[in-house]
Amino acid sequence: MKRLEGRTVFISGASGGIGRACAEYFAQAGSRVVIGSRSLGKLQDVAREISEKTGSPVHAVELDVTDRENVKRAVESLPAEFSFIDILINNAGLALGLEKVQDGHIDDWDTMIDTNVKGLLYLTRMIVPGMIERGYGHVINIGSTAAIHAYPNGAVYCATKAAVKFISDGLRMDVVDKPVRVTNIQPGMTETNFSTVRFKGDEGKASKVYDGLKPLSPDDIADIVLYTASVPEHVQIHEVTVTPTCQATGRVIHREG
Ligand code: 8X3
Repeated sequence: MKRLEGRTVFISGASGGIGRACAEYFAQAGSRVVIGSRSLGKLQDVAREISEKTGSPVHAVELDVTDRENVKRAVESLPAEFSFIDILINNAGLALGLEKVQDGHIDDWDTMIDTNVKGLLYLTRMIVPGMIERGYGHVINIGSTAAIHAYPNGAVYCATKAAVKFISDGLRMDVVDKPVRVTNIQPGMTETNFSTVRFKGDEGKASKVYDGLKPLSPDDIADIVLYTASVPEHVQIHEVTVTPTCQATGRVIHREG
């Protein structure tokens, strides 16, 4: 029997990067997977590819976590086969810009707070009651090492990830008498389109972020996420902080050359 045979997993922000890798790892482990992201076109291709590769059912749903009504619709209109969600992976999130607070773009702050904090809360609020009712659940939040030490020019992003840590800790307390687990995964430098998004498409700037070092890959994170979901049901992994070997904190990094 595969590790998570028959479980249903809902993953936000799953058209690429860590979200997509998680979808593949959970599908490989025998789960039914719902992948959500804002544009359905690419997502449906991703769903098809993963389903063909793993043999598990994968369903794509249009999901804008910043839009409360859309979140409700997306969860409530799932096909019956996918509607009982056992594991929620709150992965949708982003960084926008690297500026001092005094120079910051307020629209960027709103987008980060709306996505990383409020979006995570909307999905969690929609899905956790069903987990409690059915007597099984696991919320896995993708936080960041940015939650542990703030870094210059990153105050708002770091604050949103600190919020993810405290929402995880608070939720764990709120469901302590229920069979629902809460895990916060805090990755450091991971090579996805994270930096391209942060620098608003400036590939030159984005590629420099990983100069002279070997970052984590989305697969590295998905492997850990899957592990935290695979341990026996009485075992709850609160938090995993993971960085490349050459990174000690958000800004203590060793580069070759
Ligand atoms: C991503 C980690 O250090 O690039 O959340 O902000 S960092």
